[in-house]
Amino acid sequence: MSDQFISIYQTSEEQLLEKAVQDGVETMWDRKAAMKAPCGFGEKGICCRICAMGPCRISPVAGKGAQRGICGATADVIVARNLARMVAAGTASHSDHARDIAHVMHMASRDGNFKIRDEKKLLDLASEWGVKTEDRDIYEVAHEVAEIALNEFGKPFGTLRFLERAPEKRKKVWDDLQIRPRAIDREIATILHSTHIGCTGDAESLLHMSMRTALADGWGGSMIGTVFSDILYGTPVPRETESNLGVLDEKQVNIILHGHEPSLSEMIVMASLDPEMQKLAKKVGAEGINLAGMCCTGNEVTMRHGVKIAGNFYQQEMAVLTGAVEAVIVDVQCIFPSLVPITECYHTKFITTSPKAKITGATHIEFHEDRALESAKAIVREAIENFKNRKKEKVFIPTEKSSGVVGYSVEAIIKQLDKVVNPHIDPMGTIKPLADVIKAGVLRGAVGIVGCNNPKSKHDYSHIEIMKKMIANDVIVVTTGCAAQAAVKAGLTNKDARKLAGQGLATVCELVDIPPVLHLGSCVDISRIMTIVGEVAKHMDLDNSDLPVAGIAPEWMSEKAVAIANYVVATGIDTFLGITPPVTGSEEVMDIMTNRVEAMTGAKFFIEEDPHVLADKVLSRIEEKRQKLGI
Ligand code: CUV
Ligand code: SF4
Repeated sequence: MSDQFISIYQTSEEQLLEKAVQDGVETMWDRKAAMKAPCGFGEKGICCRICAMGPCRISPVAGKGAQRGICGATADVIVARNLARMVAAGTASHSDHARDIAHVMHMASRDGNFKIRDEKKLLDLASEWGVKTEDRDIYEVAHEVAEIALNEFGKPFGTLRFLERAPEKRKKVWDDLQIRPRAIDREIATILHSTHIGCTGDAESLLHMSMRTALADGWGGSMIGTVFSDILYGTPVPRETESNLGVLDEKQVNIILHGHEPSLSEMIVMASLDPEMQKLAKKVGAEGINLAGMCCTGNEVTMRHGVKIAGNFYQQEMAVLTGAVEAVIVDVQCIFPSLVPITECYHTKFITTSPKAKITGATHIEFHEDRALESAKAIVREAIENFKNRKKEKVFIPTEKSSGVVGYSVEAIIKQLDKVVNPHIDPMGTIKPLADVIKAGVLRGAVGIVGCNNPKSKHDYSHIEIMKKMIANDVIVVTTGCAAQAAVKAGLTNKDARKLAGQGLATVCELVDIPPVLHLGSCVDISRIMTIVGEVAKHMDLDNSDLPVAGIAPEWMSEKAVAIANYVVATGIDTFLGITPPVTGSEEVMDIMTNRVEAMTGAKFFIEEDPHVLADKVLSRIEEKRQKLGI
C-alpha cells in the first residue's frame, strides 16, 4: 500500500513541478538549486554573528586558521550558543502560541464566540491547580485557570506547574540536574542573556540551560497549548479524514488553512458553515466551501472537525500550483514568504491574519479574537468572492488522496484500551493494557515520529520508511505534525494498515481497534506523547528512560524541532534526528549530545541521515532497553 503511495505520490508531485515550469512559477526547488552548496561554516554551527566585532568563523581544521572568535569564543562555545538560541526561539514559538490560547480562554463566555467545550478537562485542571470549583460558574473557573496559566509565563518565583505531572523518578532527575524550568518567558530570556557576547563561555552549561528552557516548552508552552485547546475546542476523538492535494475540489471554493493556532481555524470552520456564507458560495457559482488544512493548523482542524488535509509543510507551494485555491489563510509559523509571488501567478489570495506574522505583499486581514466570528467571516467572504477569478485553464488538481483515522488524544487512546480490559480484574480508564503488552513483548516498544519536511530528504520518504519498519517490527508509532500528515497520505493511519504490522502489533490493533500508526495531532501535541510515556512509566514504577521508547524526527527543519528534541531528551527519551543539526563543528557539543547527556538524563541524541540505518538503530536501542529491564 505505501510503496504504491510513494510512487503515485512522486508522480503527482512531478506533474505539479512540471506545471510550475509551464506557468513560469519558481518553487523551493529552484531556490534550493540557486543556493548551491550550503555554507560549510553555517552547516557546522561555527559561524558567530552575535556581536559586531564579528562575524567570526572558526576553521573546522584544528590548528589551522582561526580557532577562536575575536572575543576568544571557541568553536564549542559558538556551536553551543547557536544551538541554545535555536532552543530559545523554538520554545518561544510554541509558548507564544499557547499564551494566545490561554488569552482566548480568559475571554471565553457563554454567549461569545469562544466557549468551554470540555468542561471535565477544565474542572480536572482546576482541581490540579487548586482552583475552587464548587458553586461556581464554569466560565468563572475558566477565567481563573486561564489567569494562572498566563502567569506561568512570567511568574517571579517557583517552577512550572505541569512538571508535577511527570513520574516521581523523572522529577528527581530534574531536581538533581536543577533543570526544572521557572517561568517560560524567563527561561527564554535567560538564554538570550547568557548567549550575549561575553556571557556564558562553557558549552556544557549552555546545553544544560537549553534543556531547562526546552522543558519550559514541552512541559510548559506546548502542554498549555494542548490542554487549553482541548478545553476550548474539544478533546479530539478518532475520526475519519482524507489527505493529500486530491482533497481539493474543482467545483467548490477551496480554502487552505495553514499555520498553527486553532483559534483562527476554529472560527473559519464555523464561518464556513454559516448559511450566509454557504449562500454566497452558491451565488458565485460554487457548489460549496471546501476547507483543507495544512501543517499543524491542518492537524488541529482535522482532529476536531474532520476537515481534510491538503498536505504538509512542503506542499504549501504545490497547493497554490493547482490553480484551484481561492485563498490561503495563515496565522503563524512555517509559512513560506514565497506564497506571495506564487499566489500572484494565480488568482489565489494569500491572507495573513496575525500581527505576529505579516508578510510583505500578502493581503492582511487581522483576526480579532474579541470579534472572532465576524473577522473569520470577512476572511471567508474574500475567498468566496475570489472564486469567479479562477482561471479554468490553469487548474490542475492531482487525484491522489488517502483516507485515515486521526484524533488520538490520550483520553481517546485509553478509551480504546478499555476494549481489552476485563472490568472484573482490572480497572477501566488506565494505560495498563499498553504497559502490559509492552512488558509481555507483544509490542517491542513505542516510538513518536514527529516533525517537518526538509528538502535535504526526499519528501516524506524518511517518515514513511521509518514508520513502516517500526510497525513491521511490532513497534507502535504515535505521530504528530507534518510526520502525521505524511502517515495519513501513505495510508498508515488506516485501520487496515495493520497488515503491514508485525504479528504482535497487528493483534493489538485488531483487539483495540486502532491503526498501527496513531495520529496524535499537531507539534504542541507532542505533550500528549510525553503524557502517555509518563503514565506508562508511572504504572510500571519506572522512569521514562527505562522504557523501550524513542522519539524520531526524520525530516525536521525548524527551531521548534530543536526545542522539542531537547525536551524529549531531558524527559528521558532517546531522540533520533534524520537531519544533522548544525553542531558538528564542535567535538565537545557532539560528545555531550550523543554521549555524555545520557549520564545526566538517561537519554541521548542519535544523528543518522539514512532512514533505514536510523530505523535499525532505533530497534536495537529498544531491544537494549528491554534487556536492561529483563523483559
Ligand atoms: Ni508545528 S514545525 S513544518 S507545521 S512539523 Fe510541520 Fe508542525 Fe515542522 Fe512546521
Ligand atoms: Fe566574534 Fe565573539 Fe562577537 Fe561572536 S561574540 S561575533 S565570536 S567576537
